[in-house]
This record gives sequence, structure tokens and C-alpha cells, in this order.
Amino acid sequence: MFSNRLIETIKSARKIAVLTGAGISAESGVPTFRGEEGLWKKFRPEELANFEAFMRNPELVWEWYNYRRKLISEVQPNPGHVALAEMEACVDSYWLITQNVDGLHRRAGNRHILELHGNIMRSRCITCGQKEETLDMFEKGELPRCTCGGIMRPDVVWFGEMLPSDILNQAFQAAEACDLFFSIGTSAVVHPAASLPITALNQGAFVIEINIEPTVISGKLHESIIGKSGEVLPQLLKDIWGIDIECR
Ligand code: BJW
Ligand code: ZN
Repeated sequence: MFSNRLIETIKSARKIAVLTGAGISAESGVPTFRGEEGLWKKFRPEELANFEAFMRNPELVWEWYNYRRKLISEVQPNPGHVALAEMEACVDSYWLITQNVDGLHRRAGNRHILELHGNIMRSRCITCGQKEETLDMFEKGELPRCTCGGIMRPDVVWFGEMLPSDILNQAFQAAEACDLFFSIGTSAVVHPAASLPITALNQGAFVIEINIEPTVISGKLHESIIGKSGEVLPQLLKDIWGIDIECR
């Protein structure tokens, strides 16, 4: 399935950085953002994932997040997540950078995780910034409030908002320092995350993409593997490090 060049390159890598997107969780049953399947009640993510939309209609935006919180709390990490967790022990340095807010990489066992876009199970007060980790699903028409009286919002990064600077800096440092970079299950259209594979490429890393279809960056990368991450990653782990996650 994999070329000798690919196997030798991965085997010799000592520092790996991985960027994941919604596609890694698709096989767990979490919908992606773009494409027909990414639509929720006919809304595009760009229409709901911004602060103006929240202030215009916080109940609607909370309804979307409640729906996703519930769904995420009921699904499990898939073999793609598990393979990425196993990979962490195979090399000297390993960074798992994710755009996902679903927490499935942590549940699969990864330790060095950089969550670029926050976490859906956390809320933050729009007035005082107080954070709260909760699994609560709020009743329709009821807005979650902070002890200060301010409205709570999901602690995620919306369009037009800055990513947490310490996490973003660590992600770029990992992309600059690694010798092998994986871009997995992301359409690579949302910046600054989409710049990470290109940064790694420009710094001399070997860059591999895993996706069910080509993306806007495929042509620039060393290798583009077309396939489901939940199938390709366990196979890579087996062929390269002899680890069979089905036997665990
Ligand atoms: C499989 C599979 C399987 C399926 N196996 N694969 C530079 C250029 C142009 C624009 C900008 C730029 N810099 C900044 C911008 C603006 C903007 C942006 O990027 N816009 C573009 C869309 C044009 N960026 C921002 O606003 C960011 N902030 C920022 O830059 O701040 C500085 C600033 C401020 C003000 C002005 C200017 C600059 C913030 C971006 C925040 C993104 N937030 C969201 C929501 C998070 C919360 C939540 O989850 O609700 O993040 S939007 C959504 O998109 C979410 C995702 O993390 C993100 C990326 O999506 P992802 O993961 O790639 O998913 P999909 O659905 O697009 O793709 C899934 C892929 O999986 C597909 O390719 C499938 O084929 C594949 N797949 N099944 C493998 N089984
Ligand atoms: Zn508050």
C-alpha cells in the first residue's frame, strides 16, 4: 500500500508534528464542517461560528453547540485517533496539533496536544472571561449565565477571533522543528492552521497529507494519501512500527 520511500522516510523521522481537522473524527460519527454533510439545519459554519452571529441570536448558536456537545459526548475515538496516540511513543518528539474542539485525541491517549480552536466542553463568560468546564446541555430558550451575570459562550475560536497565542506559537515552533509533518482530515482552508503544513514544508520537513480527497494544498506536499484516516493510520503504524492496534 505504501511506497518504500514513504516507509523509509517515516521510519527515520525523530520529530513528528501532526495537524488534524474534522475528518479525523468523521469515522467516530462527528460531522465535518464543509460539504453537504457539514450542514446543520442548512446553516454554513461561517454563519454560526462568529461573535456577531452569537450576539444576534445566542439561543440559536447555543442550540448548535448543545447539539454537538451531546453528539460528541456519545461517540468514541476511532482507530485513527488511537493510531495517533500510539505513534506518540514511537519518536523522540511528537506534537499533536488539532483544529478540533471535540477532545477525542485526549480521550484516545495523546498527551502533547495543542488545541488551536478551543474545546467545546468549556464555556467562557463574555463579560469577565471566567471559564467553566461543563457537560451541561442548556434548555431551549435558556441562556447560560456566569456568577457575574454575563452571558456564557462556548470557549472556542470563531472567525475573526485570535487563536490563543501561546498555543499557536507552540504549533508554529513544532512545525518549524519537525522532520516529518502530517496534515490529516483537514480541508486546509482555515488560517492560520492551514499555514502550518506549508511552514513545515518551507523548513525542510517531509509533509504527508491523509484525506479522502485532494485538498487545496495537496499539490505542494511530498505525499498525498487518499483514504480514510481511520484505515490509513492503523496500516501505517503496523507497516512502520509493527504495532497492531486491533490486538490491543
Ligand atoms: C476525511 C475523512 C476521513 C472526511 N478521513 N479525511 C489568511 C487567508 C485568508 C483568510 C484568513 C487568513 N488568516 C485569517 C483569515 C480569516 C479566517 C479564515 O481562515 N478564513 C477562511 C475560511 C477564508 N480565519 C480566522 O478568522 C481565524 N482567526 C484569525 O485568523 O485571527 C486573526 C485575525 C483576526 C481578524 C481578522 C483577520 C485575522 C479563526 C478561525 C477560527 C475557525 N473556527 C472554526 C470553528 C471552531 C469552533 C467550533 O468547532 O464550533 O474551526 S470554523 C471550522 O473550520 C472549525 C474547524 O476547526 C475549521 C477547519 O475545518 P476542518 O477541520 O478543515 O474541517 P472541514 O470540514 O473543512 O474539512 C474536513 C476534511 O476532512 C475534508 O477535507 C474531508 O475531505 C476530510 N475527511 N472524512 C480523512 N474519514
Ligand atoms: Zn462573568
